[in-house]
Amino acid sequence: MPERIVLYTAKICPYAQRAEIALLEAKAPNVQYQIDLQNKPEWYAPKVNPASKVPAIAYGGPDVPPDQPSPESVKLAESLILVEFIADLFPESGILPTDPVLRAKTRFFIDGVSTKFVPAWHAYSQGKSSAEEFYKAVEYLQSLLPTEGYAIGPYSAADIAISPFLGRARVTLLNDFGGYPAGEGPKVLEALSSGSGRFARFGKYLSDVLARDSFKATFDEAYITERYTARFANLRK
Ligand SMILES: N[C@@H](CCC(=O)N[C@@H](CS)C(=O)NCC(=O)O)C(=O)O
Repeated sequence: MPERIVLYTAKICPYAQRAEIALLEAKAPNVQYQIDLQNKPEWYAPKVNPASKVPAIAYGGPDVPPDQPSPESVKLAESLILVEFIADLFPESGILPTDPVLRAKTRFFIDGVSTKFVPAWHAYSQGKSSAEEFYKAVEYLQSLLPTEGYAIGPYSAADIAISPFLGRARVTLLNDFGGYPAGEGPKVLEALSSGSGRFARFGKYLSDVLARDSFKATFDEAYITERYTARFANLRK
């Protein structure tokens, strides 16, 4: 029987959303505590995560309020490690498949998310690279997708790793936020999501992962749109 889980999270953070999705997929009882990243509580780094980042989990220990973490709980961090930890605690969730080939495929897809997709998205959205360079990263992930279903077929940690970034990319492009040329965002979104042409398979995948209940329940689009409006306001000036 898994012990008490306290997740330290922040609605704006895609990495934290990974942990929130994994907990929902696993139907794991847990307590969540929002960390204000602009004004972090002074106890957070020393008592929970020395790297001072979300997400983090306090596992086990006595039933104390989340803002008074006990030294007796185990403190864990790094979103992909937390997703695997949740998968290990709740193997019936299927987040990490039991079949060795599917497990390897899950990790291979996640590697592509970490080393290709996320850096390419950040560079493009900051106006530091072209749409074509971003498209190449998308095309790489698309080449890994099976003809139907999620990243490896059944829903898995691979989808959990990418969907928070896809949700935020959709909001960014739709609203034309970012450092790329004005007016380009909606066109890129249309190319990626139309479900035809160069990104036909990726478009279907995008709509499938964003329609997943665990994604929708952990994604506050209005809040993220508002925060991004402020974050990207001066990027093109
Ligand atoms: N590699 C980490 C990245 C986590 C991360 O960068 N979190 C950001 C928010 S999205 C954070 O907490 N930054 C600390 C800060 O803003 O001071 C993970 O996968 O968990």
